[in-house]
Amino acid sequence: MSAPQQRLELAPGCIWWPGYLDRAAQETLLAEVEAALVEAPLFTPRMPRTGQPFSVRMSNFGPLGWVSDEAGYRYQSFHPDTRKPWPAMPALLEAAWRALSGAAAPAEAALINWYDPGAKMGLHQDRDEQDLTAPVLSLSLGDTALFRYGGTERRTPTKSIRLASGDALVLAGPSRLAFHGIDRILTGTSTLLGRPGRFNLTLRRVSPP
Ligand code: MD6
Ligand code: FE
Repeated sequence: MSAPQQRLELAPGCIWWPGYLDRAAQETLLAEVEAALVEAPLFTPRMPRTGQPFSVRMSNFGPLGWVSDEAGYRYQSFHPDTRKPWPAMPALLEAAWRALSGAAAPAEAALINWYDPGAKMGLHQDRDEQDLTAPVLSLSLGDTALFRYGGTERRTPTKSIRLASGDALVLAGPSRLAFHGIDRILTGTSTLLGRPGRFNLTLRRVSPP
């Protein structure tokens, strides 16, 4: 299912597996994402208070999903527009979580981020989970993204890597609350989707163990 693995520790607890998913696994996961988006279409999250729309559109797999609007960032069990439960977590994501997260409990949420060319994600911390001891695991599909990561304070100097289709990245331990973001998408770098753009899936444990 996956190619031979090289594991790169970019900083303590920030671990990158370039090409973790081979092409066949990427195609399987992409088909699951496309199917989920029929049931649970991409929605446009909005900033708390200001209501300013994100350039990234989102959906989720699993018992919980991350959403954001004027009322704030939160996890909830249903899609903000359809009000239906999120699609079930695919087996491939459960397997990646078991293999890479080191967490005892299963992931409860897989946030699907969609980047059109031109979309980006500002420097942020993932801190809306009640359980901040479990890592966050990300998997990417489609065009390569310029991923920036720093330390646990916004002013800490940052470094950048190119996250390509099939890459896995974990923020754990000392890097669990590291600031990170996506500066831009490099279009034309992947043939997986057959169109420009990128999916990123982030798997999280939300509830305390
Ligand atoms: C992205 N990733 O790759 C955005 N969060 O599109 C994230 O925000 C992220 O890659 C937590 C852990 C790993 C990540
Ligand atoms: Fe994040």
